[in-house]
Amino acid sequence: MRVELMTDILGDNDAAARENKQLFDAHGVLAVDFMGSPGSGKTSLLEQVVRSLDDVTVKVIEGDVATANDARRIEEAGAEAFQINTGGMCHLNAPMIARAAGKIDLAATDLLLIENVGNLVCPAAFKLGAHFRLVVSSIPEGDDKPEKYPAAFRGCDGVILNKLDLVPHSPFDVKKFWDLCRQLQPQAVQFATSCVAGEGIGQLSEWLRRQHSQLTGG
Ligand SMILES: Nc1nc2c(ncn2[C@@H]2O[C@H](COP(=O)(O)OP(=O)(O)OP(=O)(O)O)[C@@H](O)[C@H]2O)c(=O)[nH]1
Ligand SMILES: [Mg+2]
Repeated sequence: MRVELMTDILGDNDAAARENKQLFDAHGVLAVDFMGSPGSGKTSLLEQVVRSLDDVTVKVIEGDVATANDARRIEEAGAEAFQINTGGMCHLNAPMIARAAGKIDLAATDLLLIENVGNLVCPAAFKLGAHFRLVVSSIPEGDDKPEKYPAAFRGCDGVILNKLDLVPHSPFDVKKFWDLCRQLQPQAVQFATSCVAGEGIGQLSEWLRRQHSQLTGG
């Protein structure tokens, strides 16, 4: 019985995710879901991307268990932000995104960046209707995260390794990390970033801009 219930929940979510994707496609909005552990640097990356992309309109959906802290940070960086508080749930789901999207002027949006609730487990099971899912991992978390949380890394389209500035202070084996990522998802695009040093932000922003151009035939 429990298995059937979970199947129903995921089936309903997948249907809502397909509708979200159709809505985003119809408006030429590229939606990207950022998933990663608490503190991996998701909001910091989004703040930097918002600051570096000044010729496309970026909007952000922030998912957190509580507070509007991250939405405030994004607005200070210069983009409109919509905060979802899940009230305890460890992931966003497609109906939550549909409700938030209903409040966003999609005709005046190029990129819709979604910060999922900080977690490497639950969000992996719930599609949101985004075109891409990027997993954010960071040096202090350790180089073994891909093998310990394989669903997150197997189901993603790209991996961002953040906090590169901390490599000299850590036993983190960067080659081992990327080898594990490649074993789980050989097609995933790779970004290496430091929000402190500003490293890799240009590549990430350019990649987002290019995906939007391809979506809209530009
Ligand atoms: N050294 C270093 N610190 C960073 C970097 N990126 C982010 N941080 C710091 O890491 C901490 C967490 O960053 P956030 O951007 O809030 O992380 P998050 O993933 O959004 O966290 P949640 O929303 O709680 O899941 C903050 O103190 C940031 O200043 C980085 O590249 N290098
Ligand atoms: Mg955050």
